[in-house]
Amino acid sequence: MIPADIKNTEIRDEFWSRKQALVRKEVIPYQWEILNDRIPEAEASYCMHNFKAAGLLNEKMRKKGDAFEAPRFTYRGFAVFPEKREDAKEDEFYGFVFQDSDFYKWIEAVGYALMTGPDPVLEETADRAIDIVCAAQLPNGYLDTYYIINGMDKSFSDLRDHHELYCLGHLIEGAISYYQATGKEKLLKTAERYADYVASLFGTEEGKINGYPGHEIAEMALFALYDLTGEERYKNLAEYFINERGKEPNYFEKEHPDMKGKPDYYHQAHIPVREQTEAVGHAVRAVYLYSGMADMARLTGDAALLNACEKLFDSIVNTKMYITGGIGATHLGESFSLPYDLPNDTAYSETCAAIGLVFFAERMLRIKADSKYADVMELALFNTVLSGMALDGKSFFYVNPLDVIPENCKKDERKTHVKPVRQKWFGCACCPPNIARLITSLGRYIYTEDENTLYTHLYVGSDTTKAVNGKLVSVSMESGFPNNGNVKIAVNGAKGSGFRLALRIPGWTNGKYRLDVTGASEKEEKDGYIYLGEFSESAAIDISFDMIPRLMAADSRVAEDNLKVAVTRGPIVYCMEGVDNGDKLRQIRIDKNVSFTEEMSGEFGYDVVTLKADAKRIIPSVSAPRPFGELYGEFSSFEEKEISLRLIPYYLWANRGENEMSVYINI
Ligand code: FUB
Ligand code: ZN
Repeated sequence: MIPADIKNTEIRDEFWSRKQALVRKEVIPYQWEILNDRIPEAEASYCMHNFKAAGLLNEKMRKKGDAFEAPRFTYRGFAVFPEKREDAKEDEFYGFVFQDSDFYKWIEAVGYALMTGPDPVLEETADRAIDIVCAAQLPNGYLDTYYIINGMDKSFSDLRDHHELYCLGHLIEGAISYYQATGKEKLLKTAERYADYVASLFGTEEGKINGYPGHEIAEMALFALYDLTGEERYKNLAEYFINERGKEPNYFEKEHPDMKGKPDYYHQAHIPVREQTEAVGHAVRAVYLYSGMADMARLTGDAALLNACEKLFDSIVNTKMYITGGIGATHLGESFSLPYDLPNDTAYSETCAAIGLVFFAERMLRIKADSKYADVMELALFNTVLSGMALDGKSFFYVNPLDVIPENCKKDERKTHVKPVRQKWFGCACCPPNIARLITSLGRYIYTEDENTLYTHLYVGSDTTKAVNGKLVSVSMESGFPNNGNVKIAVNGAKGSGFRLALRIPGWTNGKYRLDVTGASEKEEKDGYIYLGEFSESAAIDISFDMIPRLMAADSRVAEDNLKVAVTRGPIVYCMEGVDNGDKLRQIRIDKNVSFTEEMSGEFGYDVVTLKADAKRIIPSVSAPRPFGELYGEFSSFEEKEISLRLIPYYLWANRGENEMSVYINI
């Protein structure tokens, strides 16, 4: 199965078109300013600075030829920033070692944005930026500004930490997007040259580097490059990386002897990938790896690999995922924690990790249309991914907690990773450009297709076409998501073609939906999809999914959520905020038979369904004796206050200033 061609899917959706336009009009231009360090109040990036510095060096090298003395490697740390922006030297590297990837993600988003409509000014800016980036590439194809500037003699000597292969992965993905959007090959050729250079160095043969990426992504990127070019060598390199990971002796031990004897969970290199069943280690790395594994399983039919992917997916969603679709519960190593350990106030739940989960789920859908993958994809997208970006597209969350008391996260060192308001930018700015590339590429996640069937995974207003047995079938969808569950689909031109349409029945609808079909017949229901066939020349499908607010409880093994519920409605998770309900949200309790009133609110700039319910604020009254001072006293009773509780979608929290927030409510 393949994703429907993004260029062939036009989104015109009340909800998502707005988000796409925001990324196009605000986020992409803003990020360009950031990449060039032109926003004084945001953390400097040095991304374009580094490409320029590497380009300068390259030019000197070319001019002086043999007489040029290349810099010898000086370790300048994993992240280097000058004291003040004006102190930055034009020939030095600054930022995190993977700073190049910020441009690659940006150009990827630019490519997708250009696919949705022309923008000559943006394209011109991108072309000039590509000139700068390509000028940094060494004649042999190598392209990573950290080593070009700091000394090539140590390149590929620290695969575990130094991200050269991670940058390669992002370069490939950015280059593919820009090429597909514009037909311009410059960046793509640069990416291919870097990939070719890496392919010439890495492998199991004598004299080659027998390693693999410390931070995965190159795997899935190389499969995408193979999909585009048909060049087997890219597939072979991706397969090599996946097959080597976790073999004994662990490659990273060669670089870092202190790792000896310690299982390398962090990099998912503790055991060979086909034996992995539990999602572990750094969450973004993990889901990027699993996405690459799923690509490989699809392309090769490797049953053991597919089995591992299925187990890993289940491990995440059954034991390690927040109700918001966030993953990676602990800031220690930005990692997955133990099964069922899902703390709400110290949650890490990195935006990039939720994005990676979307990648993984979508790749599983390409293997098998099973609604459990689409459900998770939709959950992560509507909740944690969107939470990562402010309504104005100008500030971002890296960490997405489910319970926030602002004062605590500012003063408590265990929570300093949790920010009560979105930040303008980050020194380590992996998340904002990742959001931009995902939202602009949404057209890729709505459908997948095989020979005869178009599978509808996300209900997003859109137009697409599918060629089936010599006929071009057009499919046009209108969707009320996420405000309501009403979907209308028109199918034209399918008569006699054998065309089938598979409609996902979201898990959250709990079997409650109404489906009216004219001009086609229902064939079967399988794995959460209804299959329609025998289409007339024009058919109309009318679906109404029940979006009633539901109280959701976590499995009792999630100790943190015992005696608490979260409220969901359709794909949206709700939360309470101090600005609506007063602070001390942890005192609030709702009844299990609570009934919610839906209110359409315009205060967020567009129509948003908010929820109201009667609830209680419970304040324990502590009376004498207070044997140890003021803090503790004998419990006497609860003071109960009737309140009207207001809930808003979780992804909208912290858009009205700093205040308390909680997803879970006492019951
Ligand atoms: O290491 C590159 C990126 O920075 C990771 O994906 C994020 O988790 C952050 O650590
Ligand atoms: Zn991130």
